[in-house]
Amino acid sequence: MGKKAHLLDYVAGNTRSLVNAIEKCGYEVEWIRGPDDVKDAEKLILPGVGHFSHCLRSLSNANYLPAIHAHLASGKPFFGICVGLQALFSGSDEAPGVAGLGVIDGQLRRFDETKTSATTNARGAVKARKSVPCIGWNSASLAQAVDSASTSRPSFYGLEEWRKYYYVHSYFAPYGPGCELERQGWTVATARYGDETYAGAIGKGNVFATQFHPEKSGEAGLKVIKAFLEGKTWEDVSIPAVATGTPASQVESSTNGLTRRIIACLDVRTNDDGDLVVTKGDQYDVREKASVPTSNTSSSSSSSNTTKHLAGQVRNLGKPVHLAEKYYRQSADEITFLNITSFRSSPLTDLPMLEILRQVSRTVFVPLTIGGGIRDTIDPSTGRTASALEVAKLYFASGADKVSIGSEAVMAAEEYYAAGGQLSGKTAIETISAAYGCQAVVVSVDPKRVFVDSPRGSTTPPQQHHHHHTLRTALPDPATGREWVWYQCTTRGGRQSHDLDVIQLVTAVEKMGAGEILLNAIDRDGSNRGFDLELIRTVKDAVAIPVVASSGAGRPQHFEEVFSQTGADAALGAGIFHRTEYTVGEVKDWLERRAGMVVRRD
Ligand code: 1PR
Repeated sequence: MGKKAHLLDYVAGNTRSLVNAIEKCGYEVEWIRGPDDVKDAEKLILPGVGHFSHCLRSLSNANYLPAIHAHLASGKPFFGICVGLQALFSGSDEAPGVAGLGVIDGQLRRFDETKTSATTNARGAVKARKSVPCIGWNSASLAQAVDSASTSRPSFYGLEEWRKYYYVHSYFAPYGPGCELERQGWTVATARYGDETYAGAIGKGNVFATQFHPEKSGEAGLKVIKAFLEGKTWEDVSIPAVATGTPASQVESSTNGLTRRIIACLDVRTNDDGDLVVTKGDQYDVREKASVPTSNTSSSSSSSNTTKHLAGQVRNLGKPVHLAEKYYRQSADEITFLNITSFRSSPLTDLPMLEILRQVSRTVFVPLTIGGGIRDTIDPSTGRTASALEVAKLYFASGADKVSIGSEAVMAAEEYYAAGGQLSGKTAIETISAAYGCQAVVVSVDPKRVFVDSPRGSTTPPQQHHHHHTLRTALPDPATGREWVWYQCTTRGGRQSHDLDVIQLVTAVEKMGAGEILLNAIDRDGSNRGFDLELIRTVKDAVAIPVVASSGAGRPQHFEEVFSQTGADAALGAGIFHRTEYTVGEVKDWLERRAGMVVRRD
């Protein structure tokens, strides 16, 4: 019989990555199907995403609480992840009146999004709103003092102070020297977000818990899972030279605690031969303009090294699974897949895309986002309407951590304004966010610039009734010299324009419960001219949720620019990586060595 870990999945089945990570560590997963199974569990893992009350109520309704208490008291190993850590506390400000397990006498607090956080690096300072939820890579450093002269450090459950781990949460367990946790005998590894320091991992006796997601934290996270499974509570590890070698003067003197997050994006679609390929367009046009050599492409359909007459065909930049693994090895902090033909077909029948997710999640241990076609849809095989939530569930079950919603978000925002700013509770964003937590819902925005004569001017037809948020641009329209611009939302891959501006969209979807904005820019897409900094700044000022800057990256300097001149929480590149102009690692090298920014290395 193989080595086993017992997993208690009370959520709606989005634990595939955790299962994959456990299996990668050489253990088999056995599911806890009911409270009676808990007593047979040796190593019990309680994962968690979403709302504190959803977690505790689900456990309570299914009568798990006495069984979990019995396991904790038995001395057998227990590992709580994310909300699984939070559940150990007596309560959370997220759900006043809902009792936690009460193993720790303490209350979780919400990050204060009214604070700005300043980041200072070699090239100056940028102030930005502190985004909530907090999404990104952060430390988990032992709070206890260690001998700084030593070349080795005690490692608690495989944690290393020079490593970074993937966190996504809005509530946290506050930490200060001599705090309640330490008084109650817990070992604490901490992280800091702005001026708030909190528990990133805690342990006492047989109980271990992490606020971060080890299954999404690359090799560093796998090491933590392995240490738990193998019962290695404490170990001495030597400090690698690279961890101590960066002079403090070259590092950002003040950051919000998170590393600069770099996302590799794969636009995926079926090509004319019926293969799913990674493609990339210029301003969303993904068809070849001229004949090109095929020697660099890795599609199954392209086997010759000669020049092919591909004009008009879908540009083929490689296979999705192969590229995702490549970018993971280059230390991409996240991978995003956009299924860009899904607005035409039903994702329910898109089995190859689901299979790609399943395969990628077996080898790629960083967050995976999938977008395209997340909306109520008719299942062609049965004629039944499947809700957006069901579609999302399919993606989560296949290994996605977040879903990205594009066209449907624009429709939902239009309905929201038509209803006088009333939430319906029925949109894809609201239903998925309620079931899986806001961190699982990204809204992908496809805006394009519209030049107008004045701040209140408009070039849209007379029936246009919204006043659009305009800004004075440093890059006026070359044809007319107009200096005012608004950003118009589009759907169906940029083909359909709406009478809705980007600020109206992002503020509406934030109210609906979106957890992050993926901010594309059609004018910049594939241009290599750098990100649209004006667009990013204006969106960042309008919302408190994290904003991922996308479209236009052509050089590592563009990533530096977007981080140092806007408050972008992450930056995404596509063509720059697919065309092998730069690797993700080279972009990070630039950020670290030339711009003095903090990045994650695995
Ligand atoms: O509307 O919910 O079905 O989602 C469809 C999704 O597919 C949306 O997120 C939309 O942005 C995307 N999409 C649709 N058509 C295209 C297209 O290119 N024809 N791609 C498309 C959007 C934009 C970025 C791109 C960046 C970075 N691609 O993802 O990767 O612009 O590119 P760069 O670094 O090379 O400049 P729904």
